[in-house]
Amino acid sequence: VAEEPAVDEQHRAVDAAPSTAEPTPLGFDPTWVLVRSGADPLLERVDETLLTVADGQVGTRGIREEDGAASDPSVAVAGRFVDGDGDGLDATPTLLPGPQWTQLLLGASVGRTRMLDLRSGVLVRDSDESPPIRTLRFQCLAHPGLAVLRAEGPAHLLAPGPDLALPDPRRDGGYDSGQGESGGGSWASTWSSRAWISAVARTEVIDTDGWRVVDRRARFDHGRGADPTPSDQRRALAELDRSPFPALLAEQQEAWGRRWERADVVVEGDPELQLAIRVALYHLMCSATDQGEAAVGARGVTGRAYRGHVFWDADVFVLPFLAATHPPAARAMLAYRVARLPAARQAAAALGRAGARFPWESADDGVDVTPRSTAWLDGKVLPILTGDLQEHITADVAWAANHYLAWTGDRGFAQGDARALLIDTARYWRSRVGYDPDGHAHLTGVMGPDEYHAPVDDNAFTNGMVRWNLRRAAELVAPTAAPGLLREASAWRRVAADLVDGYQPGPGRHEQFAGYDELERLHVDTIAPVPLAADVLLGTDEVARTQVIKQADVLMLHHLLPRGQPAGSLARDLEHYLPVTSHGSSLSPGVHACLLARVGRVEEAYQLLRLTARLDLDDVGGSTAGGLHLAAAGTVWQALVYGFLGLWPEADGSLTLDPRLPRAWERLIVHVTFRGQPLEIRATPDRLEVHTTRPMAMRLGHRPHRAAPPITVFQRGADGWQPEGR
Ligand code: IFM
Repeated sequence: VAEEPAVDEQHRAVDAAPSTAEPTPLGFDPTWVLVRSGADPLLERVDETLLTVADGQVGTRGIREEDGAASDPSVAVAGRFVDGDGDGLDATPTLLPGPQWTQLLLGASVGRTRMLDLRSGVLVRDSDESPPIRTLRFQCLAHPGLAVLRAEGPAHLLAPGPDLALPDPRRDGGYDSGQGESGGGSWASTWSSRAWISAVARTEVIDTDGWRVVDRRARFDHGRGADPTPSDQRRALAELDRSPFPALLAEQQEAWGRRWERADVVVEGDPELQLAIRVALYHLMCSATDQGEAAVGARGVTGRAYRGHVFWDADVFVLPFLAATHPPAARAMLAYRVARLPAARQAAAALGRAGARFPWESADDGVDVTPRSTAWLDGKVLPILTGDLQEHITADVAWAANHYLAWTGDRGFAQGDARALLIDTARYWRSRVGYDPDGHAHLTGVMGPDEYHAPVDDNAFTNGMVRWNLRRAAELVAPTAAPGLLREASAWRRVAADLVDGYQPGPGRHEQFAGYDELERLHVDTIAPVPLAADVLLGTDEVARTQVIKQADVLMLHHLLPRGQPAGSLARDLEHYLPVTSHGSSLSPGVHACLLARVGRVEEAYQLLRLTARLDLDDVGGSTAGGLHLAAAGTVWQALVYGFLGLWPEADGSLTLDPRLPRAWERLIVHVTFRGQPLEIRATPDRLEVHTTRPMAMRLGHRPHRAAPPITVFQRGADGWQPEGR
């Protein structure tokens, strides 16, 4: 197997390769176009979330061009914050609102139906009236920061309105703003002590025989230091005129076409699911820049919920998709963590510990910004313990760095920043564990992913991740390292071996935390159909007395570390924990879909995948108005690729495949880039095609195989997968 090129070369080669994607006419294909009719005003904010256009950093919610009464307009930039100016949840930094650029003055005949062409990232609005008004907008993926709006219609029904508008100060506070005219265009800026966002815009109006075309460009700039000067703004304005609209649209189609070529997942035989999958992948691609650092909030830039804060959602749920389809964006997500290592070291030191401790919720400076309290439904103020207790985030960040390496083999990162992330986190864990008199190591007073029970001791997921983190860091220490580091590495190995893991050899499964098995066993289907908020229905104290859990917890261990678990324990942990899991978090059903597929419970997996893929489309939890659940979108991809296709990037540089498809599907087609090699994998229940341009080591099921270019076909027989013709 040829050695893979360095990752920078891989990225250059992938970017330079001519796209085979046809330029897309903005036509209607129900598996590529999300249609929202907007008939229900109560769903206006849900539609705005789903119809967000974004370039990886700047995002504009799908607000109508005219003011909608129920609208929650927002133009946001990932990683740009303003201090919170309220209490409780509102006390922490939130996304700084940027200038609005989509306003038009529209006559009465404008239609409500809007269509988001996922293939090109273009939002189109057509009226059913005659003569029609059509609007079209996009954030340029090819030129991040550039926003384009075009409207056409009868001149008496269409007027441009202001180029830019400042955000409504009644919605957010704590920042300054200004606007004006400059060099034949407009500018508008918002700024806080933390960051600034500045936009310049120009609108051109062309009238021909009563027919009007309105053409607007806006250019967004943002930063954490000094504001742009008037000459920066003039330069930005001059750049607006460079390309005519058709050229920009073609570039947008080309840029998105390239991304889809390397990322699309096709499920033949299930058009409804197909659209939902593409909605999820579209939003994942919208959410992370591939330049500099990517601060991917729990809802990306699609809404205000969680205030743009970065959680483990980014590292564990969003990053794998990007590592497999667009590694520079995954690398930018890791750059965000690497740049906050100094803050993580300070956080560890402030607790009297060594190494680095990453915050549960993080904004721009890497300091923990988890809110301290929230008002519960009965008005009682409850403390929020996640920031103090959900320490697994520190190991999750290390896992993300390692997972990116498994996909890319990025040598520069492996020898530099990844090492620093893994070693500093291992140092933290060594200083965090405590020993009992029998020589067993423990992690007490933590919260696992299941937020219904806390604080707990020896959470199996946290301990499992910590053990992995310690061992992986030790592996990175070369035998020739300085004696001090070698001593540290052997201490990490020792602590990893001593750490209890909750595995019970008798029943062959894990106990979620010390004492969990003594709690009352209550199946969630006796409460209500899933997903349900069991803490709301039963009360927080009552739910804590039962085994009912919020989301995958022990099962997250199988999800993130499938190779390290005792044989047979995945099936037994699924049997034990699925009946008590409420899926009160959107992160949960997709993880279960993935794991159920892996153990062969394929039809149940399919039902949970369908639920996950429609969580936001159907606003299942009633919270989509606040933004798209990006982590859930990530689990859609993981269920398809890691679950149904059984794909896993192995530490030794090979790729495992082990497909299991539900009855409803004719074929599953997945595109990924593994170690610089773009792959297309086509799976039916008993035939597997691997399209590659380089020879590759693979494992099918547990057997080693080779895939040779251009296509290798394998058939499933009684004896497992074999190359065709054998
Ligand atoms: O990170 C999640 C957490 O696991 C469950 N509550 C919501 C958070 C943000 O999505």
